[in-house]
Amino acid sequence: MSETQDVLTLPHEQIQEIQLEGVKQTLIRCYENVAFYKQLFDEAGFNPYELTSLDDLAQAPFTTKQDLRDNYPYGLFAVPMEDIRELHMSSGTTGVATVGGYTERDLEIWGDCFARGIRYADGGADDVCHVCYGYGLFTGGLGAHYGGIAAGCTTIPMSAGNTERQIRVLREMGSTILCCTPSYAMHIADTAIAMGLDPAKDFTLRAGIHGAEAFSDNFRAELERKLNYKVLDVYGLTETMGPGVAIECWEQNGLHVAEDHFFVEIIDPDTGERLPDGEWGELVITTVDREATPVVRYRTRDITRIIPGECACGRTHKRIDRLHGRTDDMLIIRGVNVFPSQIEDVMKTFPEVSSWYQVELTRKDHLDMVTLKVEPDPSFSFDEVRAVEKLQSAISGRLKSALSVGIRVRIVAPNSIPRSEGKAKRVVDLRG
Ligand code: DLL
Repeated sequence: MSETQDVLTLPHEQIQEIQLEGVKQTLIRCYENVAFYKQLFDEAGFNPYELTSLDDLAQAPFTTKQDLRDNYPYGLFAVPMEDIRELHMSSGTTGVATVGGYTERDLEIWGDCFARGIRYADGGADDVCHVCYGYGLFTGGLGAHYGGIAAGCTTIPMSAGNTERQIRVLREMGSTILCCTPSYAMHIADTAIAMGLDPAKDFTLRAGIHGAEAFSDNFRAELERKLNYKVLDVYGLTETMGPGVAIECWEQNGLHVAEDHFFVEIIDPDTGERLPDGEWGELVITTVDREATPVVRYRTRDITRIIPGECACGRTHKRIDRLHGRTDDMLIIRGVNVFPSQIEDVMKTFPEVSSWYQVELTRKDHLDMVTLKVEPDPSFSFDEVRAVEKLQSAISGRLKSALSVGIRVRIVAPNSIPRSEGKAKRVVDLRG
């Protein structure tokens, strides 16, 4: 058994000991090396030297994306630049948002974290790992790449785009593990089908490690059917490392957090109070051993819960539930909170529609209007006006009873919703 596998099955009390020791060191290093944290802790009256339990961490102040932006580019680095080997950035909608630095050890841990997902899929030296997350500043490509190498796979650095070429390589190289966003996996599958292939038979995929955006259970089922493989959900964010913070195992029942590297809490996003396991709220992350850019109680804005109890796989690291969405992409439609993924879940109960949709927000007479635009399944006769109208009102009716809000539904022409090679744009806000 490798060192990693041992860590994954440690009794949870021992994992907490690792976390407590690591978090303590993180707080002290942040306090002593990063002016921002010194000021933050002092202003909050928080003494990092006095932390004696993980519960005490609830007294520490939060950090936010804005704090990271305010200290761009190097303000939050906790080691000298000579120790930095790599940089990644997340591009916000308003230009460069945040930057993460990695020491050699940080890169090693990153590779190991992503490799866990490959091992959960029983992957290793016999596998060809096809990486078509985008390479570059986005953490998806290189994170999966380091994971493929660390797991011993033959790793193909495809990056995103040129879908026909992806398909050729998938077939010719006999790729067995596919790493990309779920929406790009669907686009690859649909493109292969349009080329007259049957990816379920013509590809040799066993597993997909898909993340970077939310996707519903129904979307996953459709992917698994089209590509004849098993999909594992991977979560991560630039601010704490990139993909691999948490990954689903073969049980597909929640994502195991890499708890030896990340301490997670769920809080009530309104009050900031820590919530017990099982309750939904905002995920907050403290890095346990990140050297270059550690974060303390980072508010991710992602909504999930810690799944109580142990996983059937026998690994002891806590699981977070699949993400519903972010506090900031939650739609508030006449007072009702709705996540795009909930709309998708309802929509996908209709076999007449495909997985390509967009939720459009407009404003009329000071009232917010929500329109779901969705492309039909190829088997549906889009030209029959009556059938289209009937389908639209059936979906709208089901949305109304499931979510208690009125959403207009429009079946739109096949291929009219823009395809993305990275994260799909599911919500378009035209309210101005
Ligand atoms: O998306 C890192 C990543 C790359 C994760 C590849 C998984 C695979 P950012 O661009 O910084 O980093 O975006 C982070 O994406 O806060 C979530 O809102 C969202 N996100 C990431 N993974 C998932 C997932 C990468 N599995 C933001 N399900 C996060 C839902 C996800 N949302």
